[in-house]
Formats: sequence, C-alpha cells, structure tokens
Amino acid sequence: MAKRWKVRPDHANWGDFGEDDQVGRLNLITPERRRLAAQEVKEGIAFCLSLPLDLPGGNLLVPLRLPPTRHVAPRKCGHHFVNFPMRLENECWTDFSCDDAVTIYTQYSTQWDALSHVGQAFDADQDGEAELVYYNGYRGGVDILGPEQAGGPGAVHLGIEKMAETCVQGRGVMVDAFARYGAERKFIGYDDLMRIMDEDGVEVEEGDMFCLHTGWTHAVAARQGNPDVALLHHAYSVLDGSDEKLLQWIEDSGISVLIADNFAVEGFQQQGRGGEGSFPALPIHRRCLVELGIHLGELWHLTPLNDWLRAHKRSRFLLTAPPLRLPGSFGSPATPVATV
Ligand code: UVW
Repeated sequence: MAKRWKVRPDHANWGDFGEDDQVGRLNLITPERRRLAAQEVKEGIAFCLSLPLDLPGGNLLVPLRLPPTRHVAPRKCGHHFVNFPMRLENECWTDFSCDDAVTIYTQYSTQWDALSHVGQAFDADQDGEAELVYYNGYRGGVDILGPEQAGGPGAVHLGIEKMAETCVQGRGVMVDAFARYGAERKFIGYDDLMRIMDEDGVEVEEGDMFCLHTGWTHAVAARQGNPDVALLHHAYSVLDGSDEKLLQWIEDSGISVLIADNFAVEGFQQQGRGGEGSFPALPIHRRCLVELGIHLGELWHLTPLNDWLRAHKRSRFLLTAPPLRLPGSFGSPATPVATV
C-alpha cells in the first residue's frame, strides 16, 4: 500500500508511533507510567468528572449540538417497554423491565474529541494541491467518510473506539487557572501557564494527562440547564492558541492528552498572526488532534477534584477516562473517574 503522505506538517509526529498508528500520544501511557499513576492513590477517594450529560442545557453553546433525547422501543403485546411485565407465553413471570434508546450528540456535554474530529488542508502528497488530512495522514473522504459516501458517515480510521481500546488510564495532573483568574475571560498563554505551575509547584512529565481547571463547567452546572451566552462564550479562562510558545510547550512537554473544564479548551481566534487572510480558528485543535495525536477532553467537571487537591496540596491523581467504544465516532461522552 502506498504511504499516505510524503511530507508531514512542520510540527507533526506522523509516523513516529508507526505508519498506521491511530492513537497518537496515548502510546506514551506505558505500563510503567500506569503503575506510577496508581501510586497516586493514597486515600481511596474517587471523583466523577462528568457533568450530567443533559448539561450545559439548551443549545446556545453550539446551536447544532442538542441535549440527549430518550426514546422507548415500540409497544410489545400492547405495552411500552417501560414497567413492562415479562411474560413466558401464557405464564406470567413476576419481573418487570425497562429499556430505552438515547440520541446523544457526542460532543454536547463532558466529552472526548476523537482524532477524527478535526482535520486540516495540507499538501501531504506534494502534488501541488492541499488535501484534507487528519492525524498520521489519514484522509478526509477516504478514511473519514461523509454521509453521502458508502459506509458513511463515520471514521474508518481514527474513530473514538481506538481511544477506548487503550483504556485511557494514567496519571492526571491538575493546573488551577481559576485560583488566578476567577471568572475573568483570560486567554492563557505560555507565560501565564508557567507562572501558575511554578507558583503551585505543579510538575508535568511525559505521558501525563494534563487537566486545566478554569471553573467554567462548575458555573454552567450551577445554572441548572439555563446558562446564558455571556457565561457560555465570554467568561472564564481559555488557552490561547495564538501563542506559539504555548503550542511548543504542548509539543515538548510530552503530555498524552489535554483536558479542560471549558468549551473547546482554547478560545476562538478572531484574526491570524501577522494578519493573514486565512488562519485556524482553533490552533490548539490543529496542533493536538491533527499534528501530534493528542486527544482533547472538554466540558469536564473538574472543580470538586481541583478543590480537594488544592486543600491537600496535591496536583496528581490516577485518572481513568475511556470514551464509549463506539466504532467510527468523531467523539464520545465520557464519565471519567479520578482517584486520589
Ligand atoms: C469544535 O468543534 C468547534 O470544537 P470542539 O472540539 O469543542 O467540539
């Protein structure tokens, strides 16, 4: 089979984990690193890092993403499949049961972005024209299929199930931006991040699962399903993807995944560096998902864990956070568990 790419983007690690790799930096969570992560379990206290999946509520965050809807199976023997009397021919059992089906927009609430979530235009085959490429040179229209294509829509490669198969368990490290910036809409660059980490004595090592606590998700949850645009789009901190030093740190630090308790991890860019006409809206998405194979976790509920860690002068914990093993999906809800 012909190689998928001849040249890779400047910062890409394509091929470094194998020509056909589909999990990127998750390869850095080795058995030895997982063993070290388990040593962070000292009290045996566990935290659920997911919102209820019907939050934020409404669709003001991303109009196309809707809250979950529940359906029940068609009636059977005159009954809905809720409080359904289980029968054996004419004999009546004493059991009743309930089944349901749920339509979930995979990125509506606490979630992982799959490596198939974002691609970029790049001339990887050097034919003079940019094509749509994803991590490791996988292609839009070939590996990532649209609804009009046979077998689509879905990811033939880079689907979220590949992430699930790694189990997604390792050492989490918390950085608390909320303690510095509160509800201020702050674009956090490299210098800001390093200052927080220095002052709080946070160390990040290769393979660590990096978590940024901003307080946004906690504030959204407090609105009980009715958050407004001011909160959703104009409050609390986000990473600043226009800061090349921050992008370089993400690359050099060796973090395995990047997680935040906000929407999109980073703020949308309104203009290109140097005033270019076209530029990425979400440069961290590009560096992480496309170039380096770093999955992004978004809308996680980190505040209770963050507060516990801060009170106990700790920043590290065991994190277990598989997505659904849902073949071909571009993202997945998650119910991550942190154990301290
Ligand atoms: C977008 O798709 C804009 O970002 P996210 O990764 O938040 O889903």
